Amino acid sequence: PQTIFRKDYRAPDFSVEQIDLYFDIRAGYTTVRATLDMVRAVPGHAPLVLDGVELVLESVAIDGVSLAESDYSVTPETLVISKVPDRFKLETQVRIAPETNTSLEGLYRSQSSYSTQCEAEGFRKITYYPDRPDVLALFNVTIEADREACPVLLSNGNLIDSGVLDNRRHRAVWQDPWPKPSYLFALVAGDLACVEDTFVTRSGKPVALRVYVEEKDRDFCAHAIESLKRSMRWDEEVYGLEYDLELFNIVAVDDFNMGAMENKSLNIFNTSCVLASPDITTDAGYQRIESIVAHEYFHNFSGNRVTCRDWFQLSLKEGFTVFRDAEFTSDMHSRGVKRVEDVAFLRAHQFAEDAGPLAHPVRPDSFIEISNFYTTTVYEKGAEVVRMLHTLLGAEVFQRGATHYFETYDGQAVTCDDFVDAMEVASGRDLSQFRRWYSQPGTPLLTVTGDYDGDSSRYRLTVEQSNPAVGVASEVGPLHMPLALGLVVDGAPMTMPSGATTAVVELTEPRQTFVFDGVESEPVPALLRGFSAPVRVSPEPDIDQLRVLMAADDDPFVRWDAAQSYAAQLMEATVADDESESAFLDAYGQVMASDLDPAMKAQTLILPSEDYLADRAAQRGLVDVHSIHERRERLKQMIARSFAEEWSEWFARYAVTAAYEPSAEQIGHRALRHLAADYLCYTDAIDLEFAEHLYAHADNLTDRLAAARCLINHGSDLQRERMVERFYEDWKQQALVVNAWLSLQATRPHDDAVETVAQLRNHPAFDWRNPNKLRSLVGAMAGRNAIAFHRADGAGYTLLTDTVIAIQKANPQMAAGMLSPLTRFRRYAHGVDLMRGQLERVAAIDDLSRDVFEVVQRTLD
Ligand code: B3K
Ligand code: ZN
Repeated sequence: PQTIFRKDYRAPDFSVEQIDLYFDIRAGYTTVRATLDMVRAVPGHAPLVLDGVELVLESVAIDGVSLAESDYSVTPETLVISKVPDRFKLETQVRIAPETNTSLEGLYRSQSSYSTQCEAEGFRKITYYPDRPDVLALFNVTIEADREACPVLLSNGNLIDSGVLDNRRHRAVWQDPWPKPSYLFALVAGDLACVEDTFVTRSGKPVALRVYVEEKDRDFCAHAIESLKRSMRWDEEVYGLEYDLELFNIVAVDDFNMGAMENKSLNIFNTSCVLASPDITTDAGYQRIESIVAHEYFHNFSGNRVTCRDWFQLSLKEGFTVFRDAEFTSDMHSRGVKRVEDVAFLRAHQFAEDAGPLAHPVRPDSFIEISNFYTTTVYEKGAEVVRMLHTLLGAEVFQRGATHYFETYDGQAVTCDDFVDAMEVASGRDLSQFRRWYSQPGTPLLTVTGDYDGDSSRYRLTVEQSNPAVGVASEVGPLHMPLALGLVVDGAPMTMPSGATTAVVELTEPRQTFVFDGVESEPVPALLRGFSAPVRVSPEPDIDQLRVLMAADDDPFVRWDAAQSYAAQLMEATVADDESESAFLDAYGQVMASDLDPAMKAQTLILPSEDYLADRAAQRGLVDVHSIHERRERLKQMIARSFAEEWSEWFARYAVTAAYEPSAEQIGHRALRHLAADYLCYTDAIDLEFAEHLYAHADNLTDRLAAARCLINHGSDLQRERMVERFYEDWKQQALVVNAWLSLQATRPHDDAVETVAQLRNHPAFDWRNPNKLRSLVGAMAGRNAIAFHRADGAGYTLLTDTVIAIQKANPQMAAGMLSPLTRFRRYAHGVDLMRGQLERVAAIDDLSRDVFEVVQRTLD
């Protein structure tokens, strides 16, 4: 396979002014006729090269004249016509087979409907086309299909015609007034129910909102619709962006490689990211649906109206849109809780990626398969980069920059540099050094020293920055980043000269000293309020400082982070000493008794995740996941015993008596109750009776899963088996709940989970072709069950590898994605060789898909 480089970008030789697409959908095959109005864009005689994969070409004509076979050539991935005029109409007819398309890219069948996924390069599986994001065209789409099998026929834009045809067939004609790249094309044909609502834009234009689902799921659409309306309003209020069509469709499909897709006015969603009801959706699920609906909606501007020049610029739309959806969630709910969740995710996943063999800049320089670059670096680190601009420039200037960006580049395909340019224009600042964030991989490390002089009441803070991952290569220089810092003095945040307690200082040099005067006694610095830059800090504050920050800082992230760090340091201590343990328990008890709001309290009381602990361990040497698990379990036991009475009391106190709703208050109470339930499992006071009771009386999935987790992870064999069986019997009709049931078993922290997962692959509820099932079962074991996955005999590695090998031809994207836990193999004390061996087994396969090839090659390199 060929590597594609960012530096080789060339503007397209031809542009497409308009494309007329005609789909004739029949059982077993679909015929696609395309008419392209093409214009030579770069003077010369370049041949016309169109992308096309797995297409059966039936005819090709230019300006109405059929071409002879000698006039063109077809390769597995292109159609080349050597001589074409400067302006012409190209007509092609191809045949495709959606029924046998298992890659879930292009046009494919899922359950009873046909749908598409074109980003990044799926359109070439539909027709011959310059399938690149910088070719923007007007799309007219005609769909014909059987009236009964496919009563619903959808594409982008407006329905401009429809009618009944002979032979029980019918037709719909869609026209999208906005020029778009091919990756935003979508088509849906099937037998779907429609739930409809209306949104009136701020200038008074009504927009029809329609959600299409299987008939059985009709009652599960309300939450997505409400989320959509809130997103539409928010984008008007915060960015001044008003929806630009009269119709907005969301379609739910069961077989989908990722969460959702922002096709122009026809978003296609994984059912797991749109359907909601108390019985099938957890509290976290409700929040996830809201944020994904918002994310896809926000793409209508950041992505669709202003799109990417090439796929190296993916973060232009993804980083910005993740930032936008995070701000939306913060405005709708708790800003502190959202920030804490996002930072925990970034540290557990993106930091690991950035420290491993697949590390890449936010704007990658090369790839073999672009599908492999929908990563936490492009998305989440990309969003952090945008957040830093927001912090550096301030909300108001940033907002002006965003407006300038949307106005200047409307209807264009642009670059990350263009985005920063817009921020420069709005702010009048030079952001050239800041741009390094787009080209430098690796997590920067800040080394800090504080120096307090009581006589002069002066505090000097020296910060050195380095980037261990990139070393000292000559083109690598220091990064420009904001440090939002505060000083806690005598138990309270000090007021800075600005009048606020936070000072935003800018780091630009390898080493800088910041001086603070009027500091009455030795301060404890709070360095990264709101996690103002995606970095690691060394040394960590010591325990005494952490206690001060936990108790007295006014930033929710800093308080949470101090608690995480405190627990982590205790678990990492080489010798357990009673004194520091009781000091920790004392601090833990203070948080329990504090007046933090319930959701934040739960976040603060949940011990750092094993992934985060692993990332910390990797900074010091090899990671021993088994020892991390044991240490964490030991601390949980200690906490459980010390507060045994409180946990029982909390379990009763935080019972929600009102009917289920995913409100902040109820979610917070359930989180505290389930935390109590978890700790109760570590006391020998009761025989998990509380969990049986919780399951039996639950009116929602969140409670049921918490109860089931207690019984499955901590119960006797009999209790576990009974719970597993009962849960399935109760919920086997609901595919999404069955997925949660698979995950419950796959994440049981026990060696046996490997055998359980292996067996469940033969369960009628499992389906190899369905990505949600693969992720819920095998993906959950590999990604969320370190004990099983890193089992000493390597059975976890083998199981994952067998799965990847089994699906890699059918669904290359899923297969490559699932490999990710193995790609971190160099980090682990256990199993380095076993993991490498499995990767080599994959590498040795003939006929490896491009996606999997790239991951394995870069990992083993
Ligand atoms: N843009 C899509 C992701 C497409 C992934 C293609 N392999 C969803 C999103 O980020 O909104
Ligand atoms: Zn996105």
